[in-house]
Amino acid sequence: MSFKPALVIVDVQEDFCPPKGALAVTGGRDIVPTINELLTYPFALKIATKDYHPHDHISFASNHPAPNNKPFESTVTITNPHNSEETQEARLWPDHCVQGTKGAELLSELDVSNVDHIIEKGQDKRVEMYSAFADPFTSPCVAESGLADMLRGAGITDVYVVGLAADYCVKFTALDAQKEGFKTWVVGDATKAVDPSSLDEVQKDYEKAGVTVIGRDDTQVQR
Ligand code: VGL
Ligand code: ZN
Repeated sequence: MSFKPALVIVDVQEDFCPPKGALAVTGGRDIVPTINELLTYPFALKIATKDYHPHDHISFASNHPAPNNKPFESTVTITNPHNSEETQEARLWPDHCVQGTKGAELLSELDVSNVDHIIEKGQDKRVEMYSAFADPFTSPCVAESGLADMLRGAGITDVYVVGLAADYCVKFTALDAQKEGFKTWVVGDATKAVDPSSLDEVQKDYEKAGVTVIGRDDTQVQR
């Protein structure tokens, strides 16, 4: 059995972290030392992703009329621009990770010198895209990042997912990685959640899909 692991670091960006992030996740910065350690391991491919939205992105509460535009609370119905039959309910957020702003930058303490590729996602203003692979529409999907082809092209067998946020972009990236045919592992202590009380549900989604949550010392990648 071959084993060729990749590390995918999801959205470790200023806007998802204290002290000033627009959508700060409690403890967001604290996972960086663990991720920097993992970055010294011999993963065959090390990829960092960035949530990278235009200012008029559909997920920003500020782009919707009151009263149904409360960040963290309100939802909108998003229609597939290529197929009006396909819709999705999506949560509204404060403006975050706007292209070219400080909030969109990767944390400066993240060792990007050990990262092979940076993938930007969420640039299409018409759709929400938590997954680093593609938006959630299927008939057809609207935006693809090229991540699946990059992993397949490198002969990757296993994908290890870390980063922010555990209950949004990490979750959907891990579920898509498994769906794309990679054995997928989430390093739980290298993630933090927007809503930690949702993690039991996330765990159930992982079990159903075949994604495995492990600790930082259990990657099976030789240090
Ligand atoms: C994310 C909410 C909105 C994430 C991105 O990276 O988990 N969450 N956009
Ligand atoms: Zn976003």
